Amino acid sequence: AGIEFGLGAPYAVEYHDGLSSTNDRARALAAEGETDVAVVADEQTGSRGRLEREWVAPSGGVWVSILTRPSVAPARAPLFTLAAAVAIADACREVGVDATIKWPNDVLVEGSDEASEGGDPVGRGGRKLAGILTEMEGEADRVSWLVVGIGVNANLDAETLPAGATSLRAERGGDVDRRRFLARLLERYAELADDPDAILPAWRERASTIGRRVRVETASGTVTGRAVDVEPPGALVVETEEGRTRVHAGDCEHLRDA
Ligand code: BT5
Repeated sequence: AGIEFGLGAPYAVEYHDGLSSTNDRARALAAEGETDVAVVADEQTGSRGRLEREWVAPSGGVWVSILTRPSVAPARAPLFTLAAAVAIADACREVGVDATIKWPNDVLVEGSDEASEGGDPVGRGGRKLAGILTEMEGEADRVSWLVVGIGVNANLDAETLPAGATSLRAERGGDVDRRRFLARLLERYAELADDPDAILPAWRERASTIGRRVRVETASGTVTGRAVDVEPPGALVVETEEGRTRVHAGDCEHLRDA
């Protein structure tokens, strides 16, 4: 592995040609007491999405996991997932791809494939360009380590990705400089992580979920209604027939307006 300082400051960037999962490598570094490291791999063979789902990560993407030890309560950790989504959306916009955020952790290029057309959950409400997997360990009142895993389909053909996914190459018709893209992504993430109060306002501006009809699958059931806001530390506020409810975690689909 190569280590580089300076690129994407304030993190030291550790490069690998191939890894099982950059999140697993970052967690191993956490166990060794490290912090402020971004682990990057050209290719991942065992990368994960949420709920142990598979994440497809061939050579050509931007696969990175950022290990930090922010001095916040564990309950605030979801904010960092939102910060990553903002950083991804901004880095994509800078290379000419109009990315928006679907709560909580998908970065999409909006399309017309809403859930009512059925099919694979990938990309409902748009074509999925990137995903985020946040893992952490906390003590009672403080995060001990936080790993924010970011996968951006950069220089990949859509045919090599799951149905409903897209890539920067497919959207802009050309490759990006992955080194530069990574540097911008890390810088933007660091900026937001440093100023947690700026995260939610920035997230709201880039979100396509707010104002939409949604269906959210949560551990305790399905919530259907209109998404009206996001509240700290990242809960989706949904206006249902029974009134307002806050959803802390789940899979969200955008629905066609009835
Ligand atoms: C996510 O999960 O979207 C989080 C993905 C995080 C991946 C990064 S890469 C660096 C780091 N190291 C890791 O091991 N993981 C992180 P979720 O919301 O559960 O979505 C997963 C679903 O997205 C899968 O079930 C597929 O349907 C779909 N999918 C898989 N690979 C994809 C890809 N490359 N692009 C778009 N969709 C994909």
